[in-house]
Amino acid sequence: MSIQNTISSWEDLLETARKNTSARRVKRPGQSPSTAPIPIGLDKLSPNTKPPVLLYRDTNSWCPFCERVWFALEEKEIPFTTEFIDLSNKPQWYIDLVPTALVPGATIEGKLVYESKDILLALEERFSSPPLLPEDPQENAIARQWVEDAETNGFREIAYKFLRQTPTDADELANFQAAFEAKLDELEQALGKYPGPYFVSSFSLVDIMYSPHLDRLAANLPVYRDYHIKGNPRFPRINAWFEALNQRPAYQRVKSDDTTNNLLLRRRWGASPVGNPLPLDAAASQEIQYRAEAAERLSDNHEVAIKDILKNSGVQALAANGDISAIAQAVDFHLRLLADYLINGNNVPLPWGRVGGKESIDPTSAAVGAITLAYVRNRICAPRDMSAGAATAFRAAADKVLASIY
Ligand SMILES: N[C@@H](CCC(=O)N[C@@H](CS)C(=O)NCC(=O)O)C(=O)O
Repeated sequence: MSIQNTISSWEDLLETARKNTSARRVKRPGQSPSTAPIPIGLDKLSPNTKPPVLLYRDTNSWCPFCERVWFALEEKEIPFTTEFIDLSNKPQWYIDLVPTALVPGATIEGKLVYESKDILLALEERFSSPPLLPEDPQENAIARQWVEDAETNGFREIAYKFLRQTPTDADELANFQAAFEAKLDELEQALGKYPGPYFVSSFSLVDIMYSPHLDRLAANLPVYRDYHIKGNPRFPRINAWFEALNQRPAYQRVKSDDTTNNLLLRRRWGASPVGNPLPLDAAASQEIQYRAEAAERLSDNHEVAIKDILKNSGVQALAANGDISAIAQAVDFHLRLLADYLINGNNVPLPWGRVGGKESIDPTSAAVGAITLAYVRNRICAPRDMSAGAATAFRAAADKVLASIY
């Protein structure tokens, strides 16, 4: 194997990249996670001064309660350090330190606080500028009440019931949905009380209480329940609220993305998507005749395609003891998946990150799938193999199926 050494060195690449981004992370050699973001507030700290806050949060940045606290720290630009807690193997010192043993926890100037809501209120108390509760006393009281309500009004329980609980039948699912929609109606109404896109007249702890949960729900529900919050005309204010949050730099630093959130639900909770978690985009979905043409070509010529893949893609290197038959089967499976996806589009449940999930697939089969799809995506040639429109649809579908594999 010879790979020409014509690409720049890592040092040169790093230097050039850094000219074009101010994003930096610290390295944590030998630890998990291996890198961590640098809090914006640390810039404000004079040298050799200890940050006043220590945040304990989960190693994987999955915890929505930790996100609340992290969000507030970044909004207020408070200098803080982070200690990561591995929830799958919680250290005894953390269990001894925090009565609930849950994350987040924090020490604020040496004083331990736990429960995300209580940490938010304690931060507000100690670091009042910029305020995340309104100055007007009446509005302040309402905001504080809504912060409490966010913990006690059943929103989360009802939402996660709809998302995660397996219903006994369609009626029960419809009931779960109706209960959830009634909760969203309440939020929609609350968002209308004050001018502007937020719960009260400026961005506040109320927004922070809801954002990590609503974010995850907005990502997960379309995939796992075929239900949409974003773009749903029933919830114009919630949609405007999402837009407004998106403008906030602190939110951009702490938020996750839809794909991460959706993979997480599958891996962590073993949830099964109702349809395809990676829907073809609108343009590709409309091109039904091109997708059908691509599927027809692939199905009709699959024997040749499989032979070509086995011979030229490098996939045979994965054969244990030279036995190519299992590899051939996995190639065949992934090509059929691609053809099915081309024909049935968004109704085909893709493998979608089963590695590590409840229905773990064999990682070798996943590797074969990845090679197969990457190979055919680039191998296909228009108009030699199919029309240009079909080739475009073919590549779009191969990309989506490929993205669902791990
Ligand atoms: N009410 C708590 C909830 C915190 C919580 O549930 N944290 C989860 C992670 S998302 C946790 O620590 N789980 C670990 C465990 O249950 O042992 C808060 O608001 O801080």
